[in-house]
Amino acid sequence: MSTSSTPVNLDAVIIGAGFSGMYQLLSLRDKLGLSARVLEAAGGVGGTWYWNRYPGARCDSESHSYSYYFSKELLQEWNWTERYPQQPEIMRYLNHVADRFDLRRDIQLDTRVKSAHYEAQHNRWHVTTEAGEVFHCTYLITAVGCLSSANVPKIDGLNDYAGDWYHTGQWPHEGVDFSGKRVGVVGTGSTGIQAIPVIAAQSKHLTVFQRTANYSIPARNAPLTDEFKQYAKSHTDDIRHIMNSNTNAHPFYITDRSVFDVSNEERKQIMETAWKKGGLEFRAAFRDTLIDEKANKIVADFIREKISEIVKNPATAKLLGDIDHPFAAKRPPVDSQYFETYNLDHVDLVNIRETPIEKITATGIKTKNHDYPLDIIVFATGFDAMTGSLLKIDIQGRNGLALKEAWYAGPRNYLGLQVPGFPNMFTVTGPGSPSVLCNMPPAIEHHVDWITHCIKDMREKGIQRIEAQEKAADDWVLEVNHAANSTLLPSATHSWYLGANVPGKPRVFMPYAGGFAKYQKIVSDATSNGYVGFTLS
Ligand code: NA7
Repeated sequence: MSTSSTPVNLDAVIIGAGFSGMYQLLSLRDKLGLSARVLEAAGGVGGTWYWNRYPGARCDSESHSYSYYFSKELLQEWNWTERYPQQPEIMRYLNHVADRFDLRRDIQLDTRVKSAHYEAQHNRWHVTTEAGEVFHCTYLITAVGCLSSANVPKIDGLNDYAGDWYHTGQWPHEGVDFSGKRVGVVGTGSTGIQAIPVIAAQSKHLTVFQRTANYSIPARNAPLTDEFKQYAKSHTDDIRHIMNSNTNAHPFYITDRSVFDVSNEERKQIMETAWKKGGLEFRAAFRDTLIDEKANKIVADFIREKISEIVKNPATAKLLGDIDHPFAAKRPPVDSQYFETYNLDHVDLVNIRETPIEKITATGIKTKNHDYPLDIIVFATGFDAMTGSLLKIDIQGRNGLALKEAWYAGPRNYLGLQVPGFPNMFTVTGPGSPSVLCNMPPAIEHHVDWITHCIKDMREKGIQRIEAQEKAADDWVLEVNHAANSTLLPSATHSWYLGANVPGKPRVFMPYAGGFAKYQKIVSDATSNGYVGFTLS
């Protein structure tokens, strides 16, 4: 601990102790021998998984791929138990990593970074915390996560509500007792779709408030078999290769087959098989699902049909299947018994697109034509994604340029790694990189390895500063837009990929949609050609 009068001098400050921050610490400290410290607002490591401990919280990536691959020993010694890891298991894993690599001595918990200002005369970052501590460092690495800034909707009357309310991304550690309670869930994204079946099983009555109907694919979660565990451990190089050489960093390739290459019967069979297998791999059955509207409609109609087969009440089935965007243009959820939950007598679905929530009263939620008495309200309303957590920190670069100002029209950076005007600041899996369109750990490892390599290069060559060039950033923003516009992704106009879920946020497609393999090549070409687009001084 320091006080404001005694700054701590470090080579690097890393903000955040999730997957990114922990690996970045290990890389800078143990590979390069630098002094580095992680500053973390939470009371433990884990990042997004520390906060998102709502009922049913589970990763949609398969466990054997939702792992660090930098350490063969770690891969061999850790045993995942289920096809998709549940939040407590991910927390055990990340805590194991913190202990195994002796990271905790350089992770400072319960420490929220308030500001980070670049001081040109000293070529250093001046970082302050809410408690008044000061750190000086040469390199600032933001590892704040893409989905960490909870989006609690501003609905009139929330302060008057006499019951308990929670946002899924800020879930109480002691849990919530739903037994005998009338519960309302607002939001049917990935989180709501995971939480709704579990809350339904624990509560007396559940009302789901749906603004936008959503596709969902059955996860088909199950305990991992011994054969699969053996396969995963004996094929780590192959699995890593597959993840690094495809579009989404998952352990499978998108097939090279068009929806129109096959007969109707064969197509149906392919989709049935993919539906039975479950999970995000459903998206990989055809190469043109996310590119061609007609192809997408065929796949989307297949899912709509499934919804109407599963949900017994025709009015509810219609409402759930009335989806306004192409399949996978919003992040497609995977579920365990989501649509089936609406067959339970004590579960109701309310269409708040037709009859919006007017306000929250002391006793529950009021829509235009109905009062819903509720003991507990759960907001599964998502995040101020990708930029929210960064912009909450007062970050100022050269000449006092605030990041908020630099990004007033949306995130502008080069390769998703550096912002012009912010020397020696690196962003891990932020906007402008494939990040949230990927299985995150490979995307994180790629960024951390690049940053580590870059800092090593700088130190070996006596380079003091690296900074993205303005023109390179402008060109990259165009490239990010172009990549998105080559897909159907921007047509989901409400999506958080576009910032559309947060009122007033600029509508810019934030992640790079050109694919993980292509992105890595672009970054590697720029680097090996002398850091094209960066100014080194
Ligand atoms: P999402 O995907 O942003 O979903 C949020 C849901 O909450 C979605 O159904 C929204 O409806 C709904 N929402 C948001 N604000 C409101 C208001 N004001 N009133 C009513 N309904 C609202 O967040 P998740 O947490 O589910 O998932 C985030 C990511 O975590 C996910 O993609 C995975 O990568 C993991 P809308 O669609 O905006 O009409």
